[in-house]
Amino acid sequence: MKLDAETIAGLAEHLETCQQQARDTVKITDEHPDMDWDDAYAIQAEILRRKRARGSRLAGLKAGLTSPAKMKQMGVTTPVFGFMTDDYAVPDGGEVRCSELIHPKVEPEIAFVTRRPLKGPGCHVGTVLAAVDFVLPGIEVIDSRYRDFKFDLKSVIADNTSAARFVIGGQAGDAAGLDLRTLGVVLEKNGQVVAVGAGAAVLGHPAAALAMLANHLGARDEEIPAGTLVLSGGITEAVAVKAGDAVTLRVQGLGQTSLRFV
Ligand code: 0L1
Ligand code: MG
Repeated sequence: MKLDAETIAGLAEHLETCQQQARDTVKITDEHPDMDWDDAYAIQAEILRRKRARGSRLAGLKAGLTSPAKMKQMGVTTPVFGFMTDDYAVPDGGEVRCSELIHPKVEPEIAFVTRRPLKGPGCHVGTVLAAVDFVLPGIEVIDSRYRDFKFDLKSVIADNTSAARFVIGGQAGDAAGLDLRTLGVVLEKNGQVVAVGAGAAVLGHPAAALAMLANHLGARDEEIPAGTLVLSGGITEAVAVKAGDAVTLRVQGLGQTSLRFV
């Protein structure tokens, strides 16, 4: 690691304050160009520690930047991992207050819930499908704390991969009984189709995102615990939203989930 504990704590406080006050900042690598991957994940972990110390609970994990569309949109080539706390969860059909966010965007995702723990190394699509209980449609609301969504990978990892809100809904499907590669998704904004895709857009198979996450955690002697909700990453590029917008995600055979921006 290149940063000391005080700097990591200071950067976590800075990024979390930006999140709480809905104000943007320049990317942190501008001032800390030498920070490494472990520093970035340590800042993210410190943000989680701060939230838990104030009573928030971990609500799930996420993989991001897992599809070519997202990677191209953001100009990066590697997936990243983050977390959601309970205050990020929106009830199905519920409201997201735009005054609490900077510049929200929505992503259509497949949400997994695990039945058994998953720990790398060596996890692959097969181990994931054997450990997953069910899948559901999920919309992630991302809201980078960086001005104009301009960041590099280390900065965005430190910023908890832009996580802000999420909703899950529809019908639970048996992950092993579905072909998640050909599962079609349709994202609508205000009744208009704004993005379409299929599960294979996520690393060839959305379960591969969980395998990567489990292998990433395994290298840190951590795991995806049983009963964990995991968002596997945007299937299409993210779509900007504003107050007044209504967003619905329809997933083939799994129904729909929606939220409204106010
Ligand atoms: O969940 C995601 O794919 C987002 C990861 C962070 C990059 C971004 O803000 O688009
Ligand atoms: Mg996402």
